[in-house]
Amino acid sequence: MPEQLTYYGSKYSVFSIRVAIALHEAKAHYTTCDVDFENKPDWYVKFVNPAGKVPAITYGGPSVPPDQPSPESAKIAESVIILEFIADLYPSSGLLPSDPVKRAQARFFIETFGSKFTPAFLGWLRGSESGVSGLADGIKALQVLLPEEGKGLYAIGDEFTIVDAAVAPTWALIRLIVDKGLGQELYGQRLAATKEALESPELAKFTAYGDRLLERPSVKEAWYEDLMTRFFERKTASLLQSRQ
Ligand SMILES: N[C@@H](CCC(=O)N[C@@H](CS)C(=O)NCC(=O)O)C(=O)O
Repeated sequence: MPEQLTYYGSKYSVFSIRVAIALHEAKAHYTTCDVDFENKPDWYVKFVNPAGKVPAITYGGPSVPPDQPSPESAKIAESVIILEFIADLYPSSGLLPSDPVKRAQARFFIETFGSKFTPAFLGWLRGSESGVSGLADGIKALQVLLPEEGKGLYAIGDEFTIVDAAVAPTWALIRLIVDKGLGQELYGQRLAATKEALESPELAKFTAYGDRLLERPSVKEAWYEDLMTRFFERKTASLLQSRQ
């Protein structure tokens, strides 16, 4: 019998969706508990993640209702740590390669995603002036890490790894915003400029990789496009209102 595993996350959180993808890939048995991260329940902060963020998991201990976590279970937070944990629990999933060089490359890719791409993405998402060129630079920082043409479909080779699980939700969100033209009132011309940048030969390698991720069944399972669309529209409307 595998140990109990409860996943606390949200369909509106790109960090949570990373974990949902990895759990699908690992074919893990687990219980899902949706957490409203904008209005967190007290028990979540008290007994699961004192930082109050999603995702988190509990692992081990008795099977209990998710809102009554056992003191005996391990509580693990931070999406990247959880991704590594799932890869360790399910080594045959291939979520982390066994080769030490490839493992180091996977970790370096995720580190670059956090240190270079994420700040650029957030600047773009908030509609900053330099957002489009910043996002393009962030994408280029990752693109150079992709395998040479013909040497792998995914970030580290032909196997889908935790790197791909980490990248896919944010790429899906960028695609959603740009392709559906969401937040036009907030972004104006910057949406068309982003579309143009993504279609340029300069970013073609990353775009092809990102779009390949969106075809992966685990990514399709974990990505709720309609829910995310409505969430994003609500967010941009309140952002616009606060700027008036
Ligand atoms: N570094 C964290 C970030 C998690 C995060 O910021 N989650 C957001 C949702 S996308 C959240 O829970 N926000 C609620 C809060 O900060 O109170 C991770 O990778 O897990």
